[in-house]
Amino acid sequence: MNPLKRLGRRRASLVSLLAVSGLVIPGAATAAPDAPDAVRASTLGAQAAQSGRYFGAAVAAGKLGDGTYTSILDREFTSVTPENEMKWDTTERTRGSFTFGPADQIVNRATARGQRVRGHTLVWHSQLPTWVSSLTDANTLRGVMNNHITTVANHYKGRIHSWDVVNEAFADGGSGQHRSSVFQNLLGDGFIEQAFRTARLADPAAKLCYNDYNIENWSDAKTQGVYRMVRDFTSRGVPIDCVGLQAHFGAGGPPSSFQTTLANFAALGVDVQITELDIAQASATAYTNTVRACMNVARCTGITVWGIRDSDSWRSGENPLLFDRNGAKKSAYQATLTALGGTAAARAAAAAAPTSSPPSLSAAALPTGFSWSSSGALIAPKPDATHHIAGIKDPSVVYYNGKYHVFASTASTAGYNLVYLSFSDWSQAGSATHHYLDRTAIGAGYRAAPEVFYNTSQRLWYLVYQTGNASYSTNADIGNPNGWSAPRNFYSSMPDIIKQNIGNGYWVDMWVICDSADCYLFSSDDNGHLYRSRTTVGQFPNGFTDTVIVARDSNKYALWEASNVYKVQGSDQYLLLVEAIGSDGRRYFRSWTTSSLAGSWTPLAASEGNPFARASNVSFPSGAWTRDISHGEMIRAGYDQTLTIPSCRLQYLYQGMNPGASGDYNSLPWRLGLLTQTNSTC
Ligand code: 9MR
Repeated sequence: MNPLKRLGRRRASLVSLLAVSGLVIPGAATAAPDAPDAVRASTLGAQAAQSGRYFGAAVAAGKLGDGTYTSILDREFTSVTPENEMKWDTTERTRGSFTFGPADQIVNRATARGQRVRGHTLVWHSQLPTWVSSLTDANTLRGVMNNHITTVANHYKGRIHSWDVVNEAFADGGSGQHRSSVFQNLLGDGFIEQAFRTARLADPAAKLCYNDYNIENWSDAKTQGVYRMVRDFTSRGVPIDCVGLQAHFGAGGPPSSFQTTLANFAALGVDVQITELDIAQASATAYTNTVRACMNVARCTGITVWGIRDSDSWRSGENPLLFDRNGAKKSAYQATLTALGGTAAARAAAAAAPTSSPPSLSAAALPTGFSWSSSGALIAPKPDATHHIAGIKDPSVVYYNGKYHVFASTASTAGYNLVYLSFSDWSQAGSATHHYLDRTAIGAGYRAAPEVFYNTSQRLWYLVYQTGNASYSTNADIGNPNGWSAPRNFYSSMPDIIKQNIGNGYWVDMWVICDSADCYLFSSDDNGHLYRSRTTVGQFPNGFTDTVIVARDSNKYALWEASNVYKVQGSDQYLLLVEAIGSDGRRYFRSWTTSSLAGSWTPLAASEGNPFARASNVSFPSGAWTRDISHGEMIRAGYDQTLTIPSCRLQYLYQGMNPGASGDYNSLPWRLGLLTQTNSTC
């Protein structure tokens, strides 16, 4: 966000901008594409992400205090499944009384780290409290089952990528029929369909899976029974999206027909997932065969191992996992990592791909072009007796504890300050109360362009904003607007390199993002430079030094301000967005990627013709209320200092305004709207 009184100069400069024939790509952003070999990843999650898959583990809440366990979990896995914490005997031990503490612990921790979550499981005959299994009235049980599904799925709504809606409903042996259970016995065959329909209503965004064991061998009666059910569901439009094959294997590993089974289910139009993988004695070959089968089936979207170390396994006597009791990698680990790289044929195809394809295989998670659909204006200023606000701008947003928390700049002839609002869904955004932060310790005066995140090691929320310096406040409770501390500065004064390059620009739009070792502070100068300083995670918020120019453009309007940097979930990629002023005078965003925050950036969708987000690639089903797609922020997958965003179905909260508006820059009628990506392939 650029500060005061710039309009006159900006308008004048646009005349010369129109004469610029093409935008210059910053020198720092023209690195040669990596060789395909260079992108072989060193962790399971990163390697799986290169083909768009997740690699997960079952996690036990009781082990989250074990440092060896959590360091492997956070290093290797991009998805987690609560091993027992979402089961009925934990979540509704007594009728109508729900307990989410242990599962919340896992989900909140994962979400904060950008890991995705599988939900396991809503309806299962086992680990079922006796108050359910002893019911004798069908109507009562139906109500109880629907209420359980609705309450649990609703609690985690939006945070679960796939739900095991029904687990293990088929009988072992040669019948191919449902097993006996209270659900089957009182409600009949239709209970599974009923459960899926109820789950869809409760969390429409989650993929809904049927999950079972001993359905890996294609010719087995149990496999055939499940196959018939899925075929029936898809043919009748019963909502089912995936089949989970547990894959608890003996020492020989998967049956030779395993890939055929995966492919046959996928051919019904559902995803398949390996959901609980473990193999007696964990031979490298058995793991290789399992992973290869998944890699060879496009709709096999992810693999979850049922525990981390052998000692964590439900069958620990058989040492079935990828890490030994000490947390060391076993040979099966290496085999799995290699197999996740795909087949030699797939690697050769990648190597032969034209150089115009994405430079890194792991960037494949993001497309090279984007299209969006925009909401109308969702959030408008709410002036009060002492706040004569003209525009609401520069939003920062996290989804935390069931609510969106939005921080934004307020613009008025009196200058800039900050506002906070929260709401549970976007339909409520317009009616949320605006809390003006000049009434808090943040204080009056020039404060603008906030960025909010949670610092997990310090257990504190940070609000980063500009005051002329780069400033921050902290708060233990994001929901308490009065909890913010008075501003402190990251720098004692403007770094020399900025002084030397800022020209007639302004120092704006400070942005903090951390990886596991370091935190980086990016900023812009409205003069064609993007700057970056670095400190360690341990020293943060102090110690920002080594300020460098990360990107520059001789056309300052092409690299203007509002830079955002994010980690792309499930990949080793970071995404940079920078706001530019187009040849039509309207704001839009360009994008770059990198695999290291300390590295240089490679263009992704970085031109006016192929923008990240510009009026030209946005549709406005409810009316084209803006031609500017200006300063905003991505809806994140988590809320911590890693600034992790999903790789699919991106959403961007931005500022736009009535295209006919003109006048004093600080009085322009900026409003906030939401873009949703429409060309996501996953
Ligand atoms: O790993 C789970 C173990 O800790 C529990 O004691 C057990 C109780 O039945 O459930 C285990 O997980 C099971 C999963 O929920 C469903 N498929 C079979 C898994 C191994 O038994």
